[in-house]
Amino acid sequence: MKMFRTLALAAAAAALAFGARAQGQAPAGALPADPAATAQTKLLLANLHRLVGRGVMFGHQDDMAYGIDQGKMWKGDANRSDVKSVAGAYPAVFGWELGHLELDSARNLDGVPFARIRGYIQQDYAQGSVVTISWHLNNPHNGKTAWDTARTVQYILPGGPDHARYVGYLDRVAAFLGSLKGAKGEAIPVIFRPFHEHTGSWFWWGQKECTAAEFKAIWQFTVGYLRDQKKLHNLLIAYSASDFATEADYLERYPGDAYADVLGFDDYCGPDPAQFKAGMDRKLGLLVSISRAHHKLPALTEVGYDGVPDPGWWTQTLLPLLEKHPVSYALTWRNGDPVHFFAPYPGQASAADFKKFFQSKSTIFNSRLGPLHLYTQPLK
Ligand code: BMA
Repeated sequence: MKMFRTLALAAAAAALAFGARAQGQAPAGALPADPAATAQTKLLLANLHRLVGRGVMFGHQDDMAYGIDQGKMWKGDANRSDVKSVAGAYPAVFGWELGHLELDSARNLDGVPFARIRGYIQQDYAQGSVVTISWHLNNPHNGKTAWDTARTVQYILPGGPDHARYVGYLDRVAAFLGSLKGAKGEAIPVIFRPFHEHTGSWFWWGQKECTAAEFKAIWQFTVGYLRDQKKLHNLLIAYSASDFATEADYLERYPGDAYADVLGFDDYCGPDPAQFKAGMDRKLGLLVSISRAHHKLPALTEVGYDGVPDPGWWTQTLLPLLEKHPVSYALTWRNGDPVHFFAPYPGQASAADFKKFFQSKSTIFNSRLGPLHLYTQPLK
């Protein structure tokens, strides 16, 4: 029996080696949607594809900017992170937010100065982490917030009365994205995630606020403008839904393979973890299969449990889902205030369990990611 098992294992290993790609070769479909993407952007995407199945990268929004300290907030401390304080390592993925950049504001809608965000992104890149950027932009039609649901997309499309204002917004975002440079002046690759949660109806770009054709058109215009007019070739584009029932539902507003690199969705746990688990199981299954069919990178673009009141949530709810459906990364939202936070901080109810989540071989934090040198070395 023992001998048989050894032989079977050897045969399986040989089959794997036979089927494996030549070393250093990019996996099928791992080229960015932007044909002119920089060499590092290409390498990053190919490496992220290679990492799928080896562990899910843990991400946290605004991680280095602020956090929670004994019921109060800390802000702007150098090299501080609630995730690092609890787990001993930085996240592998850092999320940053550009809302209010379109207004030429010095700070984003959550009060973080853009100059600091640029510095954090440079630090994330230098330490070999992955950067993803969201944009809760104000409504260009009426000047209200991203959460205003007046019909707008039709007015900002080319030829529309508010198109010029929207282009002005994009120009500011483009200037910022173009200013993200590494130590040698090279463009820092980032995952840009515009118009997120569009299958819901709480933002002006939501499902009930525009037609599928309008949504695709504004997406294609936006990505095309940044890449072709503004010559930004450091962008990987994330298409990120909220709830969806079927594959057709998920793809109803998909702008096409030439306009996305990452396919994801956002989902949050509420007081009924069983319901969350069932929904995630279904949606992650669909996401992984849709991503495979389109040769795109699957990601849980936002996830979490506000206030993490369940002390075992990380290893009992989230981890089994990620182990069953390997995606590239799972990004938890910001530690915004002592009652609106998604990562634990020292003393928080789920801190001990989060440490176990960090120690799992199924998760990747920066302690594991940094040594892989994602931006300069093809992964083996
Ligand atoms: C939301 C909340 C808001 C915040 C916004 C953009 O989900 O965290 O407080 O302003 O994201 O970061």
